[in-house]
Amino acid sequence: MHRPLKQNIPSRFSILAAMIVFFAIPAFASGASAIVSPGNGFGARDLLSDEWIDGFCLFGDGVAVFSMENGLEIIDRANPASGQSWGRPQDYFAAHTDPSSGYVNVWNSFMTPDPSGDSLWIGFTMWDNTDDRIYRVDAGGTWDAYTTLSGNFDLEFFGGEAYVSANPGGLTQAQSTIYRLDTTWADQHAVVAEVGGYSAGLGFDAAGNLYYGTCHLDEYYAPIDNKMIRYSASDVALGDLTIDDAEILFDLTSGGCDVDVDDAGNVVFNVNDFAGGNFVGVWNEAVNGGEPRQAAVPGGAGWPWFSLLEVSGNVAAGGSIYVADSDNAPGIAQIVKLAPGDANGDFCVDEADAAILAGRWGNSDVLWADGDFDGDGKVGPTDAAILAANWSSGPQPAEAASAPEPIGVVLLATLLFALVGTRFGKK
Ligand SMILES: [Ca+2]
Ligand SMILES: [Ca+2]
Ligand SMILES: [Ca+2]
Repeated sequence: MHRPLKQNIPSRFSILAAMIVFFAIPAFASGASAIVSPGNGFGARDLLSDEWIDGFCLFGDGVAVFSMENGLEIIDRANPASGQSWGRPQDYFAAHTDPSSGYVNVWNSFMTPDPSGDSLWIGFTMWDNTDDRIYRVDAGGTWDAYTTLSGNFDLEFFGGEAYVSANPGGLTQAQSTIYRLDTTWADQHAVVAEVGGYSAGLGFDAAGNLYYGTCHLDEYYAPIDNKMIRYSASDVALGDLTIDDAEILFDLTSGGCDVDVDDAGNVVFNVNDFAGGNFVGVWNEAVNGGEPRQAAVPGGAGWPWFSLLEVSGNVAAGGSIYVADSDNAPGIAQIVKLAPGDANGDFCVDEADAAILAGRWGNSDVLWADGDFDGDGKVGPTDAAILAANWSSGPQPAEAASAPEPIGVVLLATLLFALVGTRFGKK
């Protein structure tokens, strides 16, 4: 993904950092995510973990991924080996290839499915923003250079119109703006809102309200005074908005990266920060006192920088958040709210979770991973009842192993009693 602020980091340092990260990867246990470390009550796994990608989006039942190495591939998540190649913009890349190093001086910014479902929109930017393009690619692998938009960063559709966030000022000027894309090939994009700051992604809810997390940085690139904001659908239709027209939803502790709103109205967002404040969060006005919850922080030991994110379903109940961090680990992380009772985050509620709960029985200052599923800070009978009620229930993402057989509450009670009894019997 495009990281305008990191482009002024010397390439030699980047290569060194990449080497350190590369050698660190084999240390990760299989099954867990190398990309993220899930927050309290969330679990994560990595998809396509053998592929380094520059961008991705959900596309029909599958996922579309782009890498400079392999171009655009459409992958069936259940059968990754059957992927189709949709190529790459050869002329564009050839025009911006360094003849001595062979390096292509172009980055993928966003990937977004067309509402028709038969084609994809994909953006690219350059170091100096002199030839930033938006392509539309169809299933025949035809790359149509649809329009130019300097500093393009994210594209989302609402009501048949394409909206793009872009920072046309590049590194020198933080002047991010949201445009309604001109679909007549004339490049006369209408200004929807001048949001200011460096590049960040946008999102829409089902009613057409527009969300954006600002990315303001001080002279040392430290985040300052960032907010998650919302423009009403009626204001978006009017256009020519400023930051003063926005409703402020909550403070962001780091720079906004992307935002999406799920089927149930949860606002899912991520932030990036050179000082390590990166996280993936979920905000719902009605939950948790209106405070954002952390769904995941970066995994691994490298220098984290999250990609744009994708959301499917209701992230509070079986839906998923997808995010990549191509500086640190290959693939795409799938983050899900764990089923109540799934203490160890393996997407099953079974004996292993019962054993964890039994092992922490009566403890306080505990978290989800200890068996505190009701969040009261203790492990007790209420948590055991929650575990019993959700025995072997979801969420079961498509890639999960098959679920165990259901267990009767009486059998569970016997199991818990035995485990707790064993523990206290040893004292
Ligand atoms: Ca977005
Ligand atoms: Ca489990
Ligand atoms: Ca509890």
